Amino acid sequence: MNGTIGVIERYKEFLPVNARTPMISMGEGSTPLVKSTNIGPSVGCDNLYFKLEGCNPTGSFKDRGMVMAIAKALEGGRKRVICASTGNTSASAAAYSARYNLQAFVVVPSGEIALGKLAQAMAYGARILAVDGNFDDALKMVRDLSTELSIELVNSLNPYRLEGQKTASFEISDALGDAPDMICIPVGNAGNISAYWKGFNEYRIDEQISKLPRMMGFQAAGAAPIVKGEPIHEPQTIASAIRIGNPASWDKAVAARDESEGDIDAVTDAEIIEAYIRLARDEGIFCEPASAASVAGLIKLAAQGQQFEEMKVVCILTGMGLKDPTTVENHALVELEYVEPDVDQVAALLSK
Ligand code: AN7
Repeated sequence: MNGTIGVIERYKEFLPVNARTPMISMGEGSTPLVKSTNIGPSVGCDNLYFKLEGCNPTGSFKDRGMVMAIAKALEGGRKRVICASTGNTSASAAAYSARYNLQAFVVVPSGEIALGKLAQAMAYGARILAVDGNFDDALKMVRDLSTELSIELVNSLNPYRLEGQKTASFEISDALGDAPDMICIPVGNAGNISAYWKGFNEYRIDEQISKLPRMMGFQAAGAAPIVKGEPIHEPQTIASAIRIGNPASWDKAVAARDESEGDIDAVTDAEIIEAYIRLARDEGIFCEPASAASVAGLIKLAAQGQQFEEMKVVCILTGMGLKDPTTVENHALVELEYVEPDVDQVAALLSK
């Protein structure tokens, strides 16, 4: 595995690359696939892996798709890009735009995105529009704005985004020597589950893998339009990344679910937080709350009686924990112990 080349170079034969496409990269992809030490065995799944997408350059899986979308924008001579975002897409769009001299406009639901993600968009120098509305309102607005002002839209409605994101399914297959039996993945705007399914299918057709995984998607209970079968007008969840009520890739996600004989289910905020803390405490993996929905889903499946013997299961941990310091502060329930710089006193305290 070569961590120094990006996903476009690594998987160019599977991507919409031509002689004019710039082979840009910020070192995205080639993220670790780490075997579970504790959570897997505790639910009877001895071959559970975590795909650490938080190890991408801006700390989320969005970089895989963004690098492809930005490459195509550059190929087309575009100068400006725009996206709506619950935070990670905006961080990624801002970073790649900074690097490749594009102007980025990011539209975020005011007061609803995690602190670290906002910090990223600020640092990378995007123009940040905080809209009085939710993500779905923001997405609707950028669709119109991109046409009106002729700015490249880099949300996952842009097909190049999903093309780039599908490379994660290639990496998992390459690492395991075949496709896993099951993928557990958070679902928000529903682009990523659709991209994975596309990737596995293309790898299967190319005979790189011999089977296809079941796609198990998990939405947050207060933002579960696909589970409910109708848009949610005021989606609510602690997992701000997936606080989305009307996913753009709804139909593609339903196709992935049905064609793979998988499921899309909901997990509660309490289940998400429990999985989030367990990942940190039992696996040493600090992901963001939305990412933990995949593991909350796996735990829920186990509780419902799903057997995992002989199965290889991969939970996609889509983003890294530092992006959302507020949630860990509110839920880790750790008190700092204030001490004087006195060895005897501290030794006495630690010996109690
Ligand atoms: C950490 O950044 O929609 O189902 O605007 O940031 O492909 O939307 C983020 C989504 C999962 C859901 N995990 O993926 C955005 C945005 C994390 C995320 C999802 C998101 P999709």
